[in-house]
Amino acid sequence: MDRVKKAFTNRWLILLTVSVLFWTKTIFAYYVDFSLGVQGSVQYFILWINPIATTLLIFGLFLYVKKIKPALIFLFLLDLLNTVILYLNVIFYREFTDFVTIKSVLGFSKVSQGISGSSFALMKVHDVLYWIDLLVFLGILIYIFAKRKEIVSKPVKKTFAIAISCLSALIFSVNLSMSEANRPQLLQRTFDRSYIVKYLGLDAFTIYDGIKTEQTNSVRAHASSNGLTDILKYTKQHYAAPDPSKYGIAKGKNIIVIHLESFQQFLINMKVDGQEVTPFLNSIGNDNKQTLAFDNFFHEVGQGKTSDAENMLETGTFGLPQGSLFTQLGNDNTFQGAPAILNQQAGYSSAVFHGNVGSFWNRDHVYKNLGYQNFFDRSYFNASDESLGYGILDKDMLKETVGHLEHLQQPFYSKFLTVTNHTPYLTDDKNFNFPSLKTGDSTVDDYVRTAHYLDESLRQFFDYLKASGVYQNSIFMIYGDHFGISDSNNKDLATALGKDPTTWSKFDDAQMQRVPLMFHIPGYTGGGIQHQYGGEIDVLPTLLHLVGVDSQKYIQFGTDLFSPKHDQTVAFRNGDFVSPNYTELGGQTYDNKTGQVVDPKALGIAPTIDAEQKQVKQALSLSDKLNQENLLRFYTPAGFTPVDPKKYDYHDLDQKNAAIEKQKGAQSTSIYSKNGNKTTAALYPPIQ
Ligand code: GP9
Ligand code: MN
Repeated sequence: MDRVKKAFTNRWLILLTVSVLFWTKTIFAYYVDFSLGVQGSVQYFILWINPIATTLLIFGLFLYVKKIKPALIFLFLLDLLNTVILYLNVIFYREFTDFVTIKSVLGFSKVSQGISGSSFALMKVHDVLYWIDLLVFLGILIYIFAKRKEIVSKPVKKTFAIAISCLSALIFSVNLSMSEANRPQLLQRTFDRSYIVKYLGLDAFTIYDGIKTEQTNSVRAHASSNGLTDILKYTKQHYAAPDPSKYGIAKGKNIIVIHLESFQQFLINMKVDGQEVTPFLNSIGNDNKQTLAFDNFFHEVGQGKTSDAENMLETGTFGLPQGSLFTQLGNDNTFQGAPAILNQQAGYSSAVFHGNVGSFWNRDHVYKNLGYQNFFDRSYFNASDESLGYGILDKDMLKETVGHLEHLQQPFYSKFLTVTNHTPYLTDDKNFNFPSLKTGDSTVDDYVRTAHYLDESLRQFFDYLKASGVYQNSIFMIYGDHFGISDSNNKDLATALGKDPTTWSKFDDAQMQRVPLMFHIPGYTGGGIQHQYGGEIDVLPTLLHLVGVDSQKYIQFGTDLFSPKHDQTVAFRNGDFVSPNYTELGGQTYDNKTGQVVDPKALGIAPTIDAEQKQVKQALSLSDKLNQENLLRFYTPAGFTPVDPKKYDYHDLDQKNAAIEKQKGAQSTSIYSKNGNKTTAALYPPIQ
């Protein structure tokens, strides 16, 4: 009996027991209730150790309390609090496939929506396991207090308590460095909330989220509409009126945006062993009647990669200097983005199709703030589809979109985010039947194979669009989001491009940031290759003008690529820039013709270069101010209604769209309704 008593009063044993139990519950939640996409033994190892540091740190605080009874109550409360956080996330995850953020608790009623009304429905029998240890703990406490017994328990020395806190910090740093090694820039880029949980654990995520929220809030608390003065001055002055011969040439047409993942311009018209890598895209790009294709168009993304590209194209503002705007500010920023503008000014419905989970890059929240009516994420595609890292294969994704697409009211603004052409360019011989390059660098070598695959998937998609008649009523905007081969691999690529790797320079790296941009308008005859310089920031005003929507009243940092007043200085996110004659990198000026460093003073171009540099920096910093301080909440252009994200819910979208068709009856303009209320899915060619 004495031994049992001793065991119950031994603080080390108490700490160990409570911690092990909590660790077990967390691991249980990881496996049973969350799906964290863990891959490979390193990630599994990190997953298993990640609750240790924070659990020890938090529960270890109990060692600092000298008297045993208050210490036990304190530990119980810590355990309770931690379990509440864990369980809240479990319930929330069942509804939203996402984790609880501070904002979702304090801000709008997402948690209550998910947790109050339907909370009973969301509970499962095994949930008992999350509470059982606490119940036993509570029982013991009640017993001790009811008996009013004095318990003798030697407090641990303060140095030991401190040692435990330090040990937890040490474990945390090991955990963090392993995670960073496995997923570089994890904390700067915050790809997905589930990544932070997978690598660092739920408590670390909650604390991280709290710090981030506090940082943004304090920036915003000091912001006021005065901050808009300089921004409006800049965008008004920088605005470029459209070329009347291009304005409205695609008015009223469906807009089909095709996001070519990691796709660079050099792939266009490239051949490997005599075969074109992308014959289909080449046929579109080289169609000098129906296509306006650019050959000096650059991506301008920063760490937010795809999400930065999306942000620029949807909002006409830049991504952030660090991290992703979508993940950092996208939860509650006010946007005046493409889906809302097109809906309000031209009656467009809107949808995004993407074969990855909805939480990646925080899309499930951002799209609502942008005013997207539909977001068909991974959950809308066949569960059995083969997945390669970032989502299901493009051919499956595009084919399966039809069942959803055909229920959208026309005209629609639709975006197809492809994903198979994503580093590390995983291939097999079944799906990727194309010769690889022979540089010896596997990333570079297989890039052409996945690019070829992407090209084939688009050909099949277009076959469907042509057969169903959608093609003729649409404008296609096709673009590459960012580089696929990073600067560190460019030298290996050089030989394949007929360039000399020994003289490869920073200038060459910068030139490689060209990505395709094509506007394909069936029936149009004024096309041809466009040589003007431009970047992703310029796309939104260009697209709006092509479909006959005025962009002047919106705060956008780019200019219409077809405007005679278009600004051809292309800003990179780090403040460098490319312009038609010169490229400025890290304070050095390169001549575009020779690729050599030149002295601007000697050439008499210093004032021009300085002015351009100043303007690039100004545009980037004004855009950052606008977004970081969330200044669009103070600015509503005439005739624009602010987006209410609460109006959007991405569950049961097909049923909702079918209900709209039904309600509109003969007025319904969906592909399905126009096809005599029959599906057009059979028009899709079989996947080859
Ligand atoms: C994932 C995809 C990839 O959903 O969009 O994003 P990236 O890694 O290219 O930024
Ligand atoms: Mn991308």
